[in-house]
Amino acid sequence: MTQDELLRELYDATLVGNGPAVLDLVNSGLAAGMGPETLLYESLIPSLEEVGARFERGDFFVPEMLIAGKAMAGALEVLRPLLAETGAASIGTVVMGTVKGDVHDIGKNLVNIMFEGAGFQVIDLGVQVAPEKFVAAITEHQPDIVGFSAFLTTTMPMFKANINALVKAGLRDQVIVMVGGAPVTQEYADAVGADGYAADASAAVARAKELLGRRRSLATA
Ligand code: B1M
Repeated sequence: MTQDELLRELYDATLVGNGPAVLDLVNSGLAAGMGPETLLYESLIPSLEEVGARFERGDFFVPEMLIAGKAMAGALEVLRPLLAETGAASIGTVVMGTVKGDVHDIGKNLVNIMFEGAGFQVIDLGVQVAPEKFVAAITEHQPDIVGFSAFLTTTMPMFKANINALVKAGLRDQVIVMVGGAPVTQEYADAVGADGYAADASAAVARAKELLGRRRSLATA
């Protein structure tokens, strides 16, 4: 099988949520010398985008979306150590979570993996994280950055609720707030008062480093 054929088969297997085939193909791709990023960005993610498009058109329903998501999550477990390979000492701490009312976690987990790969320590609070849980985690871990993920238009307003909770707890100025997720835009991030937004996991790491660098240079100025 050529690499293009493997990517196509992986795309198709993810689309129909064939978890065992997805794992086999990911492992075969890696054994053939393909990079984890190639498998992720040229097959797995585009396939999930197609799942979403089919769901929107009414061709797929929640069960199909669920099994495709599970197949992708299985692949991410194999890719995680390869994407997160780093010998670097921690360059900062990030508390991450998907906001209250939202169970999507594949995108958040990918952001976590990329953060870990860049040398950040990540404290993952999981999904459906209530504002008070973010407040408690920030108080306990004193992170440099807190990241909120939202994947539904109906849960995006939780960004503002979370930021309000940080203000109320007197923590807002201690931590950089980053937001992201499929429906989120820079304009929305600005409107809720977040410090940073990124459209994908790689951009999230770049933005985090930039924001952290700026804050540290201000602190030492
Ligand atoms: Co749902 N779902 N889902 N879903 N789901 C979407 C998000 C949707 C866009 C599908 C569609 O209609 N096209 C749609 C939302 C529409 C909207 O609000 N505008 C939708 C819907 C409607 C729903 C339900 C309401 C369906 C229902 O029950 N009727 C329901 C909601 C449940 C809930 O949360 N309360 C639901 C449920 C589910 C499943 C459980 C079945 C499953 C989730 C499995 C899981 O995550 N464990 C699921 C899935 C799989 C999807 C799609 C198909 C795929 C999501 C995904 O993993 N994408 C999705 C369609 C789509 O996104 N195209 C869809 C791949 C992932 C790598 O990308 O998530 O964008 P993404 O993450 C990116 C960026 O967003 C960014 O980096 C990530 C990596 O590059 N990013 C950040 C993320 N967080 C960041 C944080 C940052 C910075 C960047 O800083 C802190």
